[in-house]
Amino acid sequence: MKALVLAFAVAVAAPAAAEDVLGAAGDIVATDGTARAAPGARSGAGYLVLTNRGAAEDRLLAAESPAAQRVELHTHRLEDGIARMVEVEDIALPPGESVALAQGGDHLMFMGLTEAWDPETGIPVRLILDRAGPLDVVLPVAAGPAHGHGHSHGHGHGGDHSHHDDHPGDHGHGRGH
Ligand SMILES: [Cu+2]
Repeated sequence: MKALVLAFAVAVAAPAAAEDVLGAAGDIVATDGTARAAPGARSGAGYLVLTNRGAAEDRLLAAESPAAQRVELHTHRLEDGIARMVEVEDIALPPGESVALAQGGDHLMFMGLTEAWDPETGIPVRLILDRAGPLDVVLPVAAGPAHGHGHSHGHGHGGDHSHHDDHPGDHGHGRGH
């Protein structure tokens, strides 16, 4: 039984297949999702790829989830050599392109987690798109800490998190309000 559970966890954590479709609305297809929160953290991050198969630009305007009090759209900006997360109003989805919400770049930020994240069920998220409307996805929960302070640190390297991931919840938010 334990071996089965482990096998499941490995399957979820492994890099997604070329096209791991989470959902679609209109011309927008969501693939390759991951949600990540450090144990005990009050915030978590969500990553996925949004592909615009249409001929017109769309925009990701907002996101909501029962797993958090609110979901913000974040990006990273370099300030004095330090990558800080800042909230953005929307994320552009140019026609014919795939936009990756990924560690160290644009991402979904889950603020005020309402419960412990369950790897078995995943995190339901509704993405609000300007043209395509609501797009519902479930992000698989990945083990390990939420993103730290802005630099990517290749996953699947055996838990060698040698930098600042040891204070979950301290994300250095650069919001001015
Ligand atoms: Cu963030």
